[in-house]
Amino acid sequence: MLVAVHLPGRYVDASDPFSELRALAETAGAEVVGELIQNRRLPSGKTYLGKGKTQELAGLVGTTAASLVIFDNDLSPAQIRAVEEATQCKVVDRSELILDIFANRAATHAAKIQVEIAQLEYTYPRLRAMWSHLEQVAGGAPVGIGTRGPGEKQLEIDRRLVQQRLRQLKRELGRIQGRKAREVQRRNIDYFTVGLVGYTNAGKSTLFNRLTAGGAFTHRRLFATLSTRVERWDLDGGNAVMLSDTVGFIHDLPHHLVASFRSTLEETVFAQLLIIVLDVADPNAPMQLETVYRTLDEIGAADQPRVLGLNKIDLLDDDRELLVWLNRYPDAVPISAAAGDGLDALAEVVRTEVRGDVRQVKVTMPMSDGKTIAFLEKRAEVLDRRYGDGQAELTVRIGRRQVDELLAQGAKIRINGLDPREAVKREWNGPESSPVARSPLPPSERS
Ligand SMILES: Nc1nc2c(ncn2[C@@H]2O[C@H](COP(=O)(O)OP(=O)(O)OP(=O)(O)O)[C@@H](O)[C@H]2O)c(=O)[nH]1
Ligand SMILES: [Mg+2]
Repeated sequence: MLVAVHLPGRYVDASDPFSELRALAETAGAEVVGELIQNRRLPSGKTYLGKGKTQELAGLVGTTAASLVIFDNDLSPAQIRAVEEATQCKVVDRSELILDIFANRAATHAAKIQVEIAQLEYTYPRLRAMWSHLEQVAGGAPVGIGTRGPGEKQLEIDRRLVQQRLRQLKRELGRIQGRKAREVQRRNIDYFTVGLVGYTNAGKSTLFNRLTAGGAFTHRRLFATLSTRVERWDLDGGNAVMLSDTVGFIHDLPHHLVASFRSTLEETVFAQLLIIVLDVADPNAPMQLETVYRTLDEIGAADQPRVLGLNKIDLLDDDRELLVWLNRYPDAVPISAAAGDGLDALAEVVRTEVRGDVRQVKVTMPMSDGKTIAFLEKRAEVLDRRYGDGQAELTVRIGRRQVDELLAQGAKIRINGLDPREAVKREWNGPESSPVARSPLPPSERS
């Protein structure tokens, strides 16, 4: 039985207020037998729902024989207990439901640790508070939602042991994060990195599989992806980037989950360019895009250039909807990850961003500077190589971005025989600017 209390200011999908909660519940393995809404200015302190509505809920639970009540809101342990007593049915809130899905889907060691941390911090105190009355609640939930937590046995162990376990898990996670951070750093030097981000179910993994050798799991249910995957994406014209796919965003993500999944997101989010994948066929697309922007801000990914991919255009009934989006976001790229449409246009935008403006120049450096030589061989197109006098002179086609990166690394180079900054001024004239922000789509790609 799904329950939502609509409070002023909270987002509601007017056409189908339960669409997201229903999808979450089904993802967790529940079958939905009924839905109940109440509009309130404030939640009731005791049962969140008002008194009359709580009775109505108890009646509905009885007639539908529901074995679990799922709230779209987050309740306090005391409120959950009160509703359980009034309905004689197990109750979970939205955060617990999401945690349950994560627990069920977590496949990697890091994801499992992150889920356990979130559960110990969120579910454990609630189960503890409810412990005294759990036996009185009829039935329990056969689907197991809310029971895959730390486990009832663990409830019995001393609080201090939980704290100890938390410390241990966090240490372990810290080690994994440190290793990941070093990997990401190395990748960012060797390659230009591009991250796919977006609301859950937007089609990130489907797009990822289209663009790379693939291997990402895709599904019509929510949170199909819980860890990050990185593969090479060959853009035509000799450029390759590293593309990453990661866990999706959702509105009102429990802050415990945000904290523990941050490291998973960071891998993608510290990419040098973000592709935001948006399901424009979803009636909630505007809210979903806003959630993506807000989440990116929250996790400190506000500065990279972004490309907006308007996905699932194959599902739109007519072009007008797409035109509305393009009107609002003229630089966005309409795509269909499933049908493979618009991917060339997307690659073109990324290519422009990877290179900045490309020029052919002669770069000289000491032959001992293997790091710079390796960078040029990997990241620029080398047309000619001359060595002598302890100097290497490479003739390269190179983008402004790569030159800036070399200088940021402190490389001792000369370009066309000049001080590199002077050469940049002459060759590329003018300050750095983002090609993405000013690359309008060719009209032919807009249909
Ligand atoms: N019709 C259509 N369906 C698509 C398209 N792209 C993805 N889908 C479908 O949308 C669903 C979700 O796709 P995923 O690629 O798993 O989405 P995701 O963004 O990775 O989702 P999470 O990993 O759960 O966050 C799947 O059923 C896909 O087949 C598209 O362009 N058109
Ligand atoms: Mg995915």
